[in-house]
Amino acid sequence: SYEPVPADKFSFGLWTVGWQGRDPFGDATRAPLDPVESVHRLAELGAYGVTFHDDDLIPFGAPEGEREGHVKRFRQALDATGMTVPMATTNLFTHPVFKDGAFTANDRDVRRFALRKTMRNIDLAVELGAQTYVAWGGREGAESGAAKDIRAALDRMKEAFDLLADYVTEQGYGLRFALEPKPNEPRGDILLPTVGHALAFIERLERPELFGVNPEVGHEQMAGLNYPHAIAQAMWAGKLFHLDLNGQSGIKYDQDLRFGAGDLRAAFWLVDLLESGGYEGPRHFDFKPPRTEDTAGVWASAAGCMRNYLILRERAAAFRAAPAVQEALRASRLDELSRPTLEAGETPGALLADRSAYEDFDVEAAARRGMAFEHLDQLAMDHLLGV
Ligand code: GLT
Ligand code: MN
Ligand code: MN
Ligand code: MN
Repeated sequence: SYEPVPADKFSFGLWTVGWQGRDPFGDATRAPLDPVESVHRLAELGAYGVTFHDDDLIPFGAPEGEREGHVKRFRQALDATGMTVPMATTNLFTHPVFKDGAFTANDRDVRRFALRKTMRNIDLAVELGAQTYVAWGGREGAESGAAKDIRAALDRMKEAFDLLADYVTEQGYGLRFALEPKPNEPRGDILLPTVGHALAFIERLERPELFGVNPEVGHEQMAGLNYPHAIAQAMWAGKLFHLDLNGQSGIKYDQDLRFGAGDLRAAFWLVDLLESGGYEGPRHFDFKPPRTEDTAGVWASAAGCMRNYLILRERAAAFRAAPAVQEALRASRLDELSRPTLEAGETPGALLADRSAYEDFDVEAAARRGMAFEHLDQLAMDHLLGV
């Protein structure tokens, strides 16, 4: 059976099941959802964690006196259900004050406000036990050329993350940051548009060890990129701190479909990679139950995310374990790819002296070898389809 349990480490953003279905063309189709109810329903469905933006929990601008009440109710729901808060983040995109960005807004006072808003929620995140703090800069970008000096904006972005890293270090918080790339939407072009951009940016920070990435399935796929490859590179760099699972059908607006919808083959290879590659973090869903759905449809959609992950986990394991697949992997020389190209300690001179590498290498014979990838991929297809 595909019944999720807390050990599967499934988590959901409050804003996912709580999405009311407001889009650029239409009003909300669903009533607001109480975070307390979301915690209880998600726990019943088998999730182990919930994540939140500051404003998901405490409405923007709520008076200080009300703040505590919201947190208290939420904490009681966590205690009653055993649910955890593995991650939290800041809403730096909904309020009109952030229309030109937060950490990279042209207006300096807006940037300072964005930093304070973030620091405030970091305190709450740590109080609730979060280990990861996500930063999605959806408003950090531009629609036109002269509107944003991109190099200056990147200076400001670095300044912001360096300050936040100093803050968590000074406070002794064991919190790490995960930057979430997205190519566009809501801005025409967003800074740090892909996982690769984010990884390069992190190396320019003063405390790069505190920063990793939070890649979202649909965000890479909106740019036509291979999500499992992006995840693999993040893992290779030791930077896969968190991830956002959902579904997307090709290069178009951010669909945020339930996990498994959209590009199913990419989802299969992703689960295969996470499960065989030792990823131990949360399996976090950042999806939007379509606005066609009523409340029952919301929970069906959330349950579907987890069910699809568990089905794919089983299919990927069966694929890896099948003797025919292991044979096919050898026939495609995957074992050879794992072998270093050079002998231990081999120098450029030694390579130059190896006649078998060049002078005596039979280029034509090597060119004639088939890679047998089609047979291998058909075995994957059979396993994915449960044949
Ligand atoms: C927002 C965005 C998501 C981010 C969230 C974190 S909120 O809905 O579209 O991709 O992960 O701020
Ligand atoms: Mn996301
Ligand atoms: Mn998205
Ligand atoms: Mn989103």
